[in-house]
Amino acid sequence: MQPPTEKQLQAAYVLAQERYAGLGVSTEQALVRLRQASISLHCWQGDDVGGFEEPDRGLSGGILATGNYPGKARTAGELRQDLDKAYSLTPGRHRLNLHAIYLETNGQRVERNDIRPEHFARWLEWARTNRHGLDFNPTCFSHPLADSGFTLSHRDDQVRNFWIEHCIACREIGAHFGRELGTPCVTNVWIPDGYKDTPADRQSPRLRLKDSLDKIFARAIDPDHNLDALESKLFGLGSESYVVGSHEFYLGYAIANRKLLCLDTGHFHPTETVSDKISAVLTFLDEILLHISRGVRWDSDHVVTFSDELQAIMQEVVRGGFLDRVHIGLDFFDASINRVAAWAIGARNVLRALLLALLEPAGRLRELEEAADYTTRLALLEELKGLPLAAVWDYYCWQQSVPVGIQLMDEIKAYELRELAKRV
Ligand code: RNT
Ligand code: ZN
Repeated sequence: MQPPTEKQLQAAYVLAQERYAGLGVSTEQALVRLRQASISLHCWQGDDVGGFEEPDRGLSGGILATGNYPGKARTAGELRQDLDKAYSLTPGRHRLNLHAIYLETNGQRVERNDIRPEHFARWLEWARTNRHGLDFNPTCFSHPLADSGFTLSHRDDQVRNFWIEHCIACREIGAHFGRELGTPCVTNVWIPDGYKDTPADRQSPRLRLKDSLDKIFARAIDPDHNLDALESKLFGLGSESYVVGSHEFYLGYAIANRKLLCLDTGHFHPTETVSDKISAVLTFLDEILLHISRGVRWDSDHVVTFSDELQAIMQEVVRGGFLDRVHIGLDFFDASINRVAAWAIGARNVLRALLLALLEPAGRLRELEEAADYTTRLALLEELKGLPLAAVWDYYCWQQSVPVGIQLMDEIKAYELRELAKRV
């Protein structure tokens, strides 16, 4: 495949710029805004949610990575190396979203309620050196005390306290990251708690979860250092009939306690859309976290594609003026394809969808709506789909010194030969 020449990229951009200018849209302004956007890449795409606490322990919690593509990162060093590669293929400066099981303890066994910032010192140094903000997550799964399917809502106080302590430790680590890096860490609590079959009592676990959260958040932390988010879910493998931390539960908790709500695009009924929820929840909440994922028939966590829903989400974020109130994170884990490519493809799609949204003639669309001219609104929205987005996106990638278009795969194949092939 013949990559476009610099001359072609520039010529295409100039024509696209003129075309958008005709609609009153400045491509230069859109690119300035795009460059400022920082999305959070999830560490767990690189090793199928394994982590380094006990890498051979299977994944539990009702989530599943399928496939055995060679080259999975086996150590934190390899994971960072793969992440460096993924960032180098993605235009802009982006964050890293870490899970607690990605700690480094020099072979020492450290219980989850005993984890401390020092166990993430290398991640912090790496983040500082490479100017990545850090986000964090307690890991309330893949652990013997989560085998019952219950953690923060467990009926046994000893088990529940263990997970409360774990989440408290995680917030402190998050605050440490935020303080050290000068950008708040979003610490997101997701728990797998739920029942496979019809419960007799749906409320007691929820009351226990509320009590656990109250204890976890008892100490106020400077929001410049750490922001707490809560992630709801509809069902999981083995929790098909009931999930304690449902959408209504966390929406209520987040509003009552000024927390961030995390909306994962795989965690709703298939015809429900996160794009429609953003403006609704931001009527009552200051900020939210998005977990951009792609469910295929179920919450399958496929790599994010340039889907209608991804476009709609980014349109909502931009049209509502919510870019500063929405933290964008990725959440998928595909072990059946090159894992570094999975990151890069997903991240690039999110940014490309953001660019599409930034290139809308937002004012004109609103005017049409205000004037109740829904016919022209429809016609214009349809026209926009055919405008030369690719010319602007390619130019941006070139300008940011990342591969243009399918050139991405040259880099991936070379990395596979040079690095991943050694991991046997
Ligand atoms: C699970 C949630 C959660 C996890 C990560 C690994 O359904 O989406 O965000 O994917 O914590
Ligand atoms: Zn998620």
